[in-house]
Amino acid sequence: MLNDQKVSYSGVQPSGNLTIGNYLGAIKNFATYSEQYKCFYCVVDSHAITVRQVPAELRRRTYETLALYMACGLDPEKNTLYVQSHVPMHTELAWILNCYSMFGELSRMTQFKDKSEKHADNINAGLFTYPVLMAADILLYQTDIVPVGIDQKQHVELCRNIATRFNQLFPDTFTIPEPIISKSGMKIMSLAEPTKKMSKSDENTNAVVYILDDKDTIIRKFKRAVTDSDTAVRFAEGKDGINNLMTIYSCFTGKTLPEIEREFDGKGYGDFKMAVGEACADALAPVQEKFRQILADKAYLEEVMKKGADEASYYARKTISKVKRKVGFVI
Ligand code: AQP
Repeated sequence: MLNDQKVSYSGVQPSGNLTIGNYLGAIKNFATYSEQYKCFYCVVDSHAITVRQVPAELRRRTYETLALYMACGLDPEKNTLYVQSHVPMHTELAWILNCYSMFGELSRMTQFKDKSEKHADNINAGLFTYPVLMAADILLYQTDIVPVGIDQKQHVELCRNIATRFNQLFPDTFTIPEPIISKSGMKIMSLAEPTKKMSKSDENTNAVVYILDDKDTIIRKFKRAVTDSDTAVRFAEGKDGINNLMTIYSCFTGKTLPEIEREFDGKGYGDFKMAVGEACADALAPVQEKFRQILADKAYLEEVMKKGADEASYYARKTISKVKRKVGFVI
């Protein structure tokens, strides 16, 4: 809570081209809080370097992610949009919170285990303490709600534990945040391996639909999506591929699962996949159009970044000063 207003905070890593998982699970929902909450939405570049990035690509994607936020409906006048590394209080608070976070609890994080397996040659300390930096991001703004996909719920729960521990030692320091998981787009799965999350860093680009894919590419990817040997479009255990496509179709059309089953009753997977591709491409077309316009104006994007960083710093500074005082630093 800041000045009697509830706070919404979230972020996306510029670690690859953004997917419909990032869109449906997170960004699309951010704008729903703009009117009632004080909203901070960050491009979390410091998190992105926990896996190796090509510097020029990281820089380009930082601009693109900010432009996508705006193309998805986030008005910079109503939301604080900024880049994480522009507000050094994030890393400053992360260090302090590191000293109040336990090795054991960090070792249990599933994302750390997954990413350690995926990047076995680079299991760096940043990857391990990633959730502490995320806790700092959230707690700096006295956040009430954190809209995220279900894969990030564990990290928000850890953040709550760290904040509660800190508050027990130093009362009234942090607001305890709640994760808000979007019901419809909870977890979008890979089109090639539907038991695995769709991720922007997946090397198999056919497994992932990017927000900026053109219509032909989107339809081709859905046509190739892995399904099963059954023919009925119905949501059921063991039909991971079809369940995933039904979830995606439901998110883009607003139709319920029973409505989708009725719509495709007696029709094959081919018709269904085509319809999912069309619905996805049609929904993304206006976002893509707006994205291109915004990205073309780099000076404007830089202005938004600067204004966002100034606004965020104002609030972040208040929290970091309080924290430093409480732990006994001379300030
Ligand atoms: N497949 C998904 N379904 C639903 N939500 C998803 N999110 C990510 N993938 C899905 C949500 O998007 C937000 C931003 O994610 P992130 O960039 O901070 O990190 P991530 O969760 O690690 O996303 P990726 O796409 O898998 O990135 P890489 O490949 O770099 O690790 C979060 O709210 C997340 O829940």
